[in-house]
Amino acid sequence: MRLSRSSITELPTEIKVPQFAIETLRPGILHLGIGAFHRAHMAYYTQQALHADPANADWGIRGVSFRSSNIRYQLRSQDFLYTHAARQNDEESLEIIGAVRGVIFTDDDASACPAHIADTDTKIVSMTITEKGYCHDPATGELDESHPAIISDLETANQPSTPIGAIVRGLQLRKVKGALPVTLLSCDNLPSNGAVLERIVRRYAEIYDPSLMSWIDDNVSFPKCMVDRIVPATTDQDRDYIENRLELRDEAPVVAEAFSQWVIEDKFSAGRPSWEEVGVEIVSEVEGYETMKLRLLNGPHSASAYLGYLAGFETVGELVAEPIFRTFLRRMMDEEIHPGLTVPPGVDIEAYKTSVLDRFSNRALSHRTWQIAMDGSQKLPQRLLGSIRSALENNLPIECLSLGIAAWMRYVLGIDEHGRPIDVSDPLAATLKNISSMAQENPRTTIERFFEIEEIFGNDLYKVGALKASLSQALESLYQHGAARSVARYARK
Ligand code: CS2
Repeated sequence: MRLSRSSITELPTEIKVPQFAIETLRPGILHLGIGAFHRAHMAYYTQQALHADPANADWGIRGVSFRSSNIRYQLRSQDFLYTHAARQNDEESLEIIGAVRGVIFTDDDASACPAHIADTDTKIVSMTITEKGYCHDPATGELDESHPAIISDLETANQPSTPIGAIVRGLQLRKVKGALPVTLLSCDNLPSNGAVLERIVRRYAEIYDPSLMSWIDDNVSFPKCMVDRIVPATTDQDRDYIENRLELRDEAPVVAEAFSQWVIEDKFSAGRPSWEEVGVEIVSEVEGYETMKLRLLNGPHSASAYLGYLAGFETVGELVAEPIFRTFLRRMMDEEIHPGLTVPPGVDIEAYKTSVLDRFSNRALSHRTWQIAMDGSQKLPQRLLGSIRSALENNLPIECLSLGIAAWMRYVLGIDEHGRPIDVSDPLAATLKNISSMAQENPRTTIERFFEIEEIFGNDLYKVGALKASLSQALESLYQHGAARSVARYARK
């Protein structure tokens, strides 16, 4: 039997179910990108807020899927309910989430998303569209005006295919309608995510309809936030496991770690759920948390993904179970990243670093190195290159960071340590492919070619001799000794 509103009444009591009148929820939130991360993070917090206070019933979520119609079919055929499994090693808790009240798929009707943005019920337009969804230049955070999808959206303005095109068209309709102010909330792992979103929305609007600019000034806010929860992609094995536990079939469960954090800048133009009642930190200054998390968690995560994949590890958990990998990551954090960071007040940074590694080693999650390795061109600047810049400014060592970046290069060159092809998934895949596999012969030349990709490396790093030298050594080591032995050498240096 399928998960549904009527079937959940029979579930064993240890499985939590929504304790609010689902049918009375109003969709105050329109969320773009309804993937596993959103369902385990913002939607989860919103359900807890609905439990804490019935006044939050104006904050149901309507989801928008840009990439595939699957999630809409899956959720629609189970009354938009899904299972949330939170796991830490041997402990697990299950909860059915009912905060999502509908999903639209943009390919069916490209005007639906803008129309919902203009809906008077919509007060927050939030998003988890991943780094590449912003169609921006990752090194500068500016709109990529040469992006084919942006060019095409500007030409066919009323049928946008990108989230940015849909947002600006939605704001235009909202203005015409005289609807109330709205908050645009980016929940992606970008540095100053709200500021990046604001910059690209304004730039797009400036080209598309300059008369929107002053309306945006008066009516739209762009809070920044730091989101944190490890949520591996759902597998068929997860679906089967949940079916066994529930005795109901759920096609869209999410399996996440138990840990979760959300720190949001308090800058909402049209209200928000009382998330602060359920553990969300609402603060006036969020940037320190974002940078700390991007550099100390996501940086080592990406380095683990490339080094781990090359060393033959399927998951991050397997890799951190190896003491030498853990030592290597800790060294990277202690000596190269942390001393270049401004730690937010009140944070116990030693405990934070330890908790990151403990979270990576959660036995109950199977987080594939390949999954984290995806879209590296969009992730590298904020995860590893920012730390490199701070380390260079502060005369800190950069060896371990260099090994992580060299592993990305080695990975995107597309051939693994056994000569097998790597399935590199990245929006810059074509550019990366063009960089020939000269590395084995001459790492220095290969690095020069990578440095030419300005949207990743900016226009400063290619001038730094010390960085080139350290990257060349790292790349050479990867080719000569392989990833596992290189990690061991660097961990002990
Ligand atoms: C991961 C993140 O896939 C990735 O790139 O590094 O999704 C990571 O799990 C989250 O940011 C943790 O909050």
